[in-house]
Amino acid sequence: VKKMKSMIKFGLLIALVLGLAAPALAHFGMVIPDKNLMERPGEIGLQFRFWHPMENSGMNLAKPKAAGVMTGGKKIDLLPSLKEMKQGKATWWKGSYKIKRPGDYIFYMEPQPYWEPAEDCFIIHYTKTIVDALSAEEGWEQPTGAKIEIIPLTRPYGLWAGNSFTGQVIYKGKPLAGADVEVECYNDKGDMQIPAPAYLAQVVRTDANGVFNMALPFPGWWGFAALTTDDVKIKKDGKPKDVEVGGVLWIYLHPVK
Ligand SMILES: [Cu+2]
Repeated sequence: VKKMKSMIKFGLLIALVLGLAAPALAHFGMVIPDKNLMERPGEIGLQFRFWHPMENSGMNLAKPKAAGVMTGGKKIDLLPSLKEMKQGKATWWKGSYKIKRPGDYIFYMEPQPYWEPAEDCFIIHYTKTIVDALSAEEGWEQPTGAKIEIIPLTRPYGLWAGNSFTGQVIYKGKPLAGADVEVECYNDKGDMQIPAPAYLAQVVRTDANGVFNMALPFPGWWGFAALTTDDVKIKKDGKPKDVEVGGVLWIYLHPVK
């Protein structure tokens, strides 16, 4: 299996050298907490990234426009807690929050628009993850109010590897039909193997009600990025450019042993 991965890497290299169409790496906004179940009060660490999760490499994430936590219907600003970090050449942000009482905590980020020359568009991934504290198990379905967002229909924690996950994509307050949702595992230890580039990100499309379902075979952090072209453009050098908006959700699947 190791050999297969090096063959893929070799294949990508050849494609780059020969100028062949290399598969587009999927971009994902990321909000990854230390864990998504807090059994007692305490501090939780957070990572904010704009990344290629399976490749475990990424882009520079400028200081987000917004980063915070929503709990009990209230939002708390976490921007002041963010510290700039580097992995390779890419900038990411480290944050933390002290959880004091039971509840579900939705950690979210709104990044600044990212200019992607390869796609001739801006990218904005509204990203979130949900942490349950002290078994409250309440509030995980609450929308944060992002322009595009995945509302979990499956409770987004306490999941095993192999579970399936169902969510509904909401854009401007309405279900988004026919949208592509990219699904990718965070290969943070670099030990996951892919037999072909199509395995980098999987894709599922939303139905007429904006609903999608996906089974997830491995333990670890899995991201869903529901994508659409926004109804507003952003100017780049005086020219209006498309904006890809993504509603991104991260969930954790525990290994089955
Ligand atoms: Cu990229």
